Amino acid sequence: MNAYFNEGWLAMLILAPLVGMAIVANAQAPGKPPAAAEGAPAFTLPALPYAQDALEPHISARTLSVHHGKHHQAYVDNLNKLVAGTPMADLPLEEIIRRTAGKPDQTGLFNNAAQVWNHTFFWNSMQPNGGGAPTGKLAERINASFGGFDAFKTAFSEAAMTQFGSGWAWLVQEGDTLKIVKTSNADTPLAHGQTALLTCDVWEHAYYLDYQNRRKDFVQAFLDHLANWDFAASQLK
Ligand code: MN3
Repeated sequence: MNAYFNEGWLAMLILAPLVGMAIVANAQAPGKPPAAAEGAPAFTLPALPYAQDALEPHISARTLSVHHGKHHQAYVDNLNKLVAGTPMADLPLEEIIRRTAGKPDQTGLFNNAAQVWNHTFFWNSMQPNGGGAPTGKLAERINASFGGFDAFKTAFSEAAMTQFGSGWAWLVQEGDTLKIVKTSNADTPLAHGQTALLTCDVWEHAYYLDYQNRRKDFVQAFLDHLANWDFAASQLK
C-alpha cells in the first residue's frame, strides 16, 4: 500500500457517512414535511412568564402547577383535538375565537380556544412583586374613566366578587374609554370588540387551594401584590 492509497481510503471512510446523510436529508426535502411535523399539534401550552413558585405566598406553586399544568394544558389539548384536520388548525388563536363566538354549534371550540387565550393573558397580567399603581398614560386613562385608582380598585374587586360562578374580571379598553367588565365561563372581551388590558381569573380552580371560599382575599392579593401594570399599559391602543 502506498501513501496515496491509504489517504484515499481515509477520505472515503470520512465522506461515506456524510454522503449517506445528504441522501437521507434530500429524500425528505421537496414539499414533504418530516413525519413529526405532520402530526404536530396546532397549539402548544405557552410557558409561564415566571417560575412556578414566583408568585408565592399569594398564589402557591401547587396552584400554578395544577392551574397551568393541568387546566390550561387541558384547554390546549381539547382545542388541538377539535381543530385537527380542519381549516381552523391554520388560523391564529384570536381568529378562531372571533369566528366561533356566539355560534351555538361551535361552543366547544369557542370555549377551549377562549380559555387558552384567557389563561395566557392571565399569566401575563401578573408578576412577582406586582401590584402598586400604574403610571403614565394608563394612569391618566384610569383616572379619567373611574375617577381615580382607588375607585378603580373598588370597582374591579366588586366585579370579581359579583361574577356569579365561574368567570373573569377584566380591565378593557373600548374606544377611548376604559371599562371594567366581567365575563362568564370562557367568555372573553375579544369576542365583544374590546381590547383586554388586565384580567383576574375567578374560577374556583384559580384560588381554591390557597384561599378556599375566600375569593375576596384572592382578588385583593391580585390587586395589591400581583397585577402587572407594565403589561396592561403595553396593551393600550
Ligand atoms: Mn383558570
